[in-house]
Amino acid sequence: MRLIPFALLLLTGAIQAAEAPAPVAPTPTAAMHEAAALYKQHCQSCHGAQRFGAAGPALLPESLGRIKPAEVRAVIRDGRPASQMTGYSELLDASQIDALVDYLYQPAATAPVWKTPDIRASHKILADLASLPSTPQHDADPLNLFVVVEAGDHHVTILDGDTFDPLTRFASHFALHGGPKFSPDGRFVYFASRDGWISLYDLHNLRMIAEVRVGLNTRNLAVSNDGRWVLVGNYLPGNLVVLDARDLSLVKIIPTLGQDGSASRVSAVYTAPPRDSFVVALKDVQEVWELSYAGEPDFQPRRIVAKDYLDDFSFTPDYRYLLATSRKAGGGQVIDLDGGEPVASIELPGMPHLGSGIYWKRNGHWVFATPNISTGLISVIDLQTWKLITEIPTAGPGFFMRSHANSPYAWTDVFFGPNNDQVLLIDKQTLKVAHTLRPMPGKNAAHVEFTHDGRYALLSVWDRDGALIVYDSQTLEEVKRIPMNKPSGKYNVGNKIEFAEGTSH
Ligand code: DHE
Repeated sequence: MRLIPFALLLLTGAIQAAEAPAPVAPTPTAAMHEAAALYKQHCQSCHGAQRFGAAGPALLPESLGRIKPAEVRAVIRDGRPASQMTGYSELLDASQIDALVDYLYQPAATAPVWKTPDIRASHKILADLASLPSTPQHDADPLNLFVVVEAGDHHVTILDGDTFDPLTRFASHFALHGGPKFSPDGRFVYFASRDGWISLYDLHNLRMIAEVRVGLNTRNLAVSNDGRWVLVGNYLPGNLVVLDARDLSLVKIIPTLGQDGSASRVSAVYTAPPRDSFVVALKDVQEVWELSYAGEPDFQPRRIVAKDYLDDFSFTPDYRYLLATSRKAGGGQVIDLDGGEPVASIELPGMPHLGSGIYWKRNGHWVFATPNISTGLISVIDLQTWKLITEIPTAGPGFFMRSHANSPYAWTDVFFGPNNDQVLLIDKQTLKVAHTLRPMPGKNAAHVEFTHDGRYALLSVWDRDGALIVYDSQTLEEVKRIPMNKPSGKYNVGNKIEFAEGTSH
C-alpha cells in the first residue's frame, strides 16, 4: 500500500474551531460504503481511521472547506508536488477517485473535536522528574548531542556528537515532524507529531518524562526562553495550546480567531528569545500574533495586521523583523514587530519549506537565504534593503538549508526531481555553488546539521536503506556513515539552544 501523507494539507482551507457544531453524518449509501473501503485500503494508514489525520493531514469537510473537489480529485489522481503524496491514477479508476472525493467531503462518523477533557485524558507522566539526577548520566558532551529523527520507522536516536556513537534509540510517536525544541539549558527536548502528540524527553537521564495529545493535526511547537512554557500551534482544531514545560500539563487553550471572529488554523509558532515572546503565523486570517511570556503571562495575543496570510516566517538576527511567506501570494512581506506593521515586500519565486531560511554576514551585511519547494532557485536577500541580491539556480527545488558560523558554505539539498541525490555547498561570500556532493547516488540526500563547533556536518540520506553521513566540514572528507532508515532531521543541542547562526529556529 502506498502512503498519502502531507499532500492534501497543502490544499486545506479554513477549519472550524473545535467548539463549532459538528456536521451530521448522512445515512451511508452503497457508493459510500465502497468509498469507505477504498479509503481504508489506500488512505487510512496515513490519514487515520476516522480521518482525523496522522502522518497525513485530517481529511474532513472541516479541513477541506475552501478547496474545490476538482482540486482534491487532481491530487488523488496525480499526487502533489512538494509533498510525499503520490498519484493514484494507476491504482484507482476515475469513478473510484470520484467516489473517494465525495466520501472525503462527507462528515466523519465521529465528530472531529479535541477539547480540554481529551487533552487532559491523554496526559501521561512517565517518570518522576524530582527523583531523577539533574546532571548528565552519560559521558557525552551534553551540548554536542544530536537528536536524530528517524522517519522510516518512527524512532529517535540520541547521538554523541564527538564520537558519533548512539547513546540510545527509542520509538517515537507516529510521524514526528519539524524541529524538536529544547529547554534553554539543553536538558530537555520536546517533540511534536503531526497527529498532535507532544513528548518531553530528558537528555541527562535518557528517559521519556511525559506526553500529551494536544490536537488532531499539529503544526509545530516552541519553548519559551525561560523554559517555563511550551506553545503548540494546531491546524485541527485551529488553536494554540499552552503547556507547562516541566510536565506538559495543560495551561490554556487559545482559539485562533481573527479580529472579525473568523477561525484560523495556525501555520507555525516560534519563540523570540530577546523579546520574551512567542510569535504566531496564522493561516486563514491576515494577522500575526505576539504572545509575551515575560513575568506572569496571560498569553493574550498582540495582533499585528499583515498584508497577507502567513504560511511561515523567519526572524532577522535581532528578532525585530519577520520575513513572512505565503503559499497563496508567492512573494513575501517584512513585518516590523516593534512598529506592529508590514514595512516591505520581498521577492521570492515560490514558497520555501517552513523554517528553511538561514542568515549569515557577507561583506559586513546580514543576508538571508532560502531554497523553495516549487522551483530550483535559492533566493538571497539583503537584510538592510530587503532587496533580492541573487537567485542561485539549483538542479531542482529544495527543502532545507544549513550552515555554521565556522563554515564557509551553506549546505542545501535538491529535494525533488531526478537530481534529488545532490547536495550543494554554496560559497557564502561569492554566492556560487562551490561543491556538489552525491553521497549515495540515486538516493535522496537532504538536511544537514553541524556539530557545535562546526567542524563536522551530518547529512541524511532519506531512504529505507539510508544513512547518516558525517563529513569533515572543511575538507569534505567522509568521516563516518551510520546506516539508518530515513533519518529526516537531526538537531545539535548546543546550536539549537544558542539559536546559532546557520541553524533553523
Ligand atoms: Fe516540514 C520543519 C511545515 C512538509 C520535514 N515543517 C517544518 C516546520 C513546519 C513545517 C511548520 C517548522 C517546525 C519547527 O522548526 O518548529 N512541512 C511543513 C509544511 O507545511 C509542509 C510543506 C507540508 C506538510 O505536509 O506539512 C512540510 N516537512 C515536509 C515534508 O514532506 C518533510 C520533508 C518530511 C516530513 O517529515 O514531513 C518535512 N519539516 C521537515 C523537517 C523539519 C521541518 C525535517 C525540521 C527542519 C529543521 O531543520 O528545523
